[in-house]
Amino acid sequence: MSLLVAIKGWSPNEWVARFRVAAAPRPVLDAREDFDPAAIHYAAVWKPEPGLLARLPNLKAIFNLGAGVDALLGDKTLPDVPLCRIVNPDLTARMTEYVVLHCLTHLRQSEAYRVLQGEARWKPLPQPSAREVRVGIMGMGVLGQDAAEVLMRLGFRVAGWSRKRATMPGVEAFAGHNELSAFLARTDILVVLLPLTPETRGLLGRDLFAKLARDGVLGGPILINAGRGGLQEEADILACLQDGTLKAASLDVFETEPLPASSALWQHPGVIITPHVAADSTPEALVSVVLENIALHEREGRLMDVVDRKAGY
Ligand code: NDP
Ligand code: OXD
Repeated sequence: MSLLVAIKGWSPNEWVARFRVAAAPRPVLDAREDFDPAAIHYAAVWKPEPGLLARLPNLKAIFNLGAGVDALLGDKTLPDVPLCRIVNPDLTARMTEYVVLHCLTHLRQSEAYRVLQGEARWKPLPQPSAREVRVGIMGMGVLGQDAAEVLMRLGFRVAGWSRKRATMPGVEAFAGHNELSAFLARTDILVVLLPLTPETRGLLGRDLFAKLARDGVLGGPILINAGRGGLQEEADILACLQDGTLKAASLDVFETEPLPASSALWQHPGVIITPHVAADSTPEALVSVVLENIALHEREGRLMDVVDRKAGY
């Protein structure tokens, strides 16, 4: 086999170096250098140049180095070979850290205490327990289910919403558009771990926020989005924060990334922003995952974690 590594936005040098060490003596080519397109059998990619993969006549499979494949599927020239995504405990654990951190930040009012500290004010605020708070997770896949498990362990009342009903002990399961309103009506903290597909694009707007529970102990609904920025209408988020439809938001992903300095989200006191780092892909954890998948393909002709291109995730 020979493997092409094409990475934009992350640190390509680190990935290429680690692939080269781990795959030796097999050749690993760097898409930034000259290479023979006909020599490439596999490609490990993150947001490669559109059209690049179409130029590889002997390509057998593509390995997306993240969990979400929306950027790749946006390339209309993407060749019709199996496309695999990352499913890995390291990435999953990172996302669960992010989700739990932000659920607890809102539950324990860390931001409000930070402000009080700045004013040297000793002011205990009302403190509900996790058992009084209903978390609703949109997207009960690999990441959603892991986060649900840990949130339940902390005492939160957890429900999940997905296309097919996800049956998990202790989690109230909702499925499909018919059950979306009921799911939202029982949700105080909305955690979004959906993929970006034609069906989910723009879902997180005023209509949806207005259906969230208004009788919760946190004083208003909270949005946590670590799925994709294309899921959300940022103008609606700002307007809903302004009129109280939303109380606060933690956002890791944005319609445009990097989030432009002109975005009012940066300045809003109810918004916590992170720069798409909820669950980083790292070469330390993931190079071996790709190489094991290639070995499986060469040995048995099958692959793990193949994306359903029709569904878009
Ligand atoms: P999975 O494919 O395992 O899970 C996706 C979930 O979303 C499934 O439960 C699926 O339903 C559900 N879903 C998809 N479409 C719909 C729909 N139209 N209506 C209702 N539910 C839907 O993905 P992962 O859990 O591994 O990852 C989720 C997303 O997280 C990624 O696609 C990516 O966008 C994002 N991500 C963000 C990162 C970050 O750093 N911010 C890092 C990693 C991932 P069903 O179970 O019925 O198929
Ligand atoms: C991913 C991501 O999809 O980093 O893995 O966003």
